[in-house]
Amino acid sequence: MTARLQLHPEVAAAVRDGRPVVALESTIISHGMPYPTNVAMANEVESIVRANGAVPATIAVLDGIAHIGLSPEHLELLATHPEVHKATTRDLPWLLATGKHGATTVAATMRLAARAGISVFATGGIGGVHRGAATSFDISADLTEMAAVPVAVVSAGVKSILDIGLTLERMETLGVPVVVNGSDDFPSFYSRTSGFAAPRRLDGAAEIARFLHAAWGPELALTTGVSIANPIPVADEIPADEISQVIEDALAELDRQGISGQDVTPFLLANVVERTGGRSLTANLALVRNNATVAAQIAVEYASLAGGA
Ligand code: PSU
Ligand code: MN
Repeated sequence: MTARLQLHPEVAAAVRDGRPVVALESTIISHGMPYPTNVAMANEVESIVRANGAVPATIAVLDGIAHIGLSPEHLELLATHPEVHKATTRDLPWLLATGKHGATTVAATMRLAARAGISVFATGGIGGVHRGAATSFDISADLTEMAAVPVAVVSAGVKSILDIGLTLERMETLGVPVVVNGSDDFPSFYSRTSGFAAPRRLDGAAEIARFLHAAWGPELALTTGVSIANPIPVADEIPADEISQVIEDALAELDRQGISGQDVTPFLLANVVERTGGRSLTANLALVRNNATVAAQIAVEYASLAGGA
């Protein structure tokens, strides 16, 4: 821990003692959901992690300090402050040097979790290869970060605002293992299927923890992250054919407005919520809860195998 990287005392103690910890991102709070649903979600997800036996560590940069573990006041600030910058890994030095607030994407959260010694991370959906990437070159830094740091990211798969097939190809090229929890299909966030098969399937937290131990243990000593895709519960699913027109319409609106760069994903998320009259937000909340539960269970199992957080 240094002046610019602060672990919450509870998180620091858990990491030191090898007890289970689950990292949580903050872009989903500031740029992924509307207020006040976002702050309620952030608090609830922390409670779910605790209820399943792990310590939550929500990650963000506040006044230029990278915080691993936040207070309820910090969560409220992220949800309401007008100047919270969406931050991927490359933005971290700028935030630290200039003393600004930053909400960390999957990529930046992974980097800071790794620096803090945390191995398991829960989120909603990961970034990936955007549709039209052949000409836009828009590929999320979440993918390159997965190739760079040994953190397991539990998500509900890849949203079909992205090119799911190309995202899976990219993770293969980068050497990032992709595992689906309890299904033979790779999930697409709102839906349990995507039309793509699971690259590998494992069933439940104990099997996944053994897999992490195999990946990062002394025999293989992989240095990459791992993508754990955890399908949305059946009861909360929006079938792919129902959401696909909404996503097409949101993508058309994106084109019309000429939005590009890091504003693309937040725009599409908000536009889909608007077009579904909030139904997509209900599904989003359900899958985040489910991911927090499974990530905590994995962290508990992994701590018992690895003797480490
Ligand atoms: N997908 C979601 N909700 C989110 C994000 C993605 O369903 O909140 C956020 C995550 O923080 C993810 C980021 O890391 O968007 C990806 O942004 P970009 O595509 O600009 O890399
Ligand atoms: Mn992008």
